[in-house]
Amino acid sequence: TDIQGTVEFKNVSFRYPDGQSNVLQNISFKVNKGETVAFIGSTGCGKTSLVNLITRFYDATSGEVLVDGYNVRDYKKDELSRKIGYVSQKAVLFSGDIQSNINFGDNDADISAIEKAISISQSEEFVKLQKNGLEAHVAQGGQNFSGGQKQRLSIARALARKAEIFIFDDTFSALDYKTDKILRNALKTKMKDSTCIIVAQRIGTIIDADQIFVIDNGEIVGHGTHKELLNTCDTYKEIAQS
Ligand code: DCP
Ligand code: MG
Repeated sequence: TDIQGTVEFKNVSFRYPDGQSNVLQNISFKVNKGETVAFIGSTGCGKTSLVNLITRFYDATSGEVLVDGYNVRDYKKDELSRKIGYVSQKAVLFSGDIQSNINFGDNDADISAIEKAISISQSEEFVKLQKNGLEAHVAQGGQNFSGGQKQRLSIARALARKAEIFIFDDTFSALDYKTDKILRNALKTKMKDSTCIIVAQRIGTIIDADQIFVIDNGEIVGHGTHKELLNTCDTYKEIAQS
C-alpha cells in the first residue's frame, strides 16, 4: 500500500536524556514511499540525532515519529528494525568473517542475497582479493579493512535486508568521489521502490534527491529540491559554494 515505506515527523523536539537543551526543535516533514530524501547541514546540527529517532535508538521528547503511518513507539522492536536498513555514520564491524558481518543480528539473508549486496555495495573487488572470500577473517572492529571498505561492508549489511526504508548516515563521505558515484548509481537501480534517507555533507551526493532538508542548529531552515534551495536558502547556498 501507499503507507508502506513512509516516514513522517510531526512537530518533533528532542533532548538527550542527559542533555540540557533540545538538539532538535519542532521538526516536521513527510517522506513518501520510494522517495530519496536528504538531510544536510553543518557538523553538530542534529542530523544523526534525527535519524536515530526513526530507528528508535532514542525516543522523541515531544511530537510524533511515524513509520508506515504508525507511531514508532507502537512497534515491537524487531518489527521496526526489520523494516529499516540502517547504515550508521561510523561503520561497525565485528570479529568473525565477512559473511557473518553482513548477516548480523536478526538478518537471515541467503547466499545469493549476500552476494548481490556485496556487488551493489562495490565490495566485490576487495572481497575477491581476500584468500577466503566471504569467509575471510574480520578482526575486532574491522581493523584489517580500510575506512572505505568498512563503510561498503556496512552498506552491504543494510542491503542484504528486505527493508522498505534505507537510512544512510553520512555513509558516502568516507568514499572517494568515484566510488561514491558508482555506488549511488548502483543503489538507484536497487532501490527503485525503496524509501531512501540520506544524511550528507557533499551536495554532489544529494543533488538528485526528491526532497532536501537543510538543518541548522536543530531546526529545518530550508526544504526543496537542489534547484529550489539554491534560490531560497542561504544556508544551502553556503554549503553549495564550499
Ligand atoms: N549530542 C549529545 N549527546 C549525544 C549525541 C549528540 O548531546 N549522545 C549533541 C551534540 C550536538 C547535537 O547533539 O550538539 C547534535 O548532534 P548530532 O550527532 O545529531 O549532529 P550531526 O549528526 O548533525 O553532526 P555530524 O555532521 O558531525 O555527524
Ligand atoms: Mg552525524
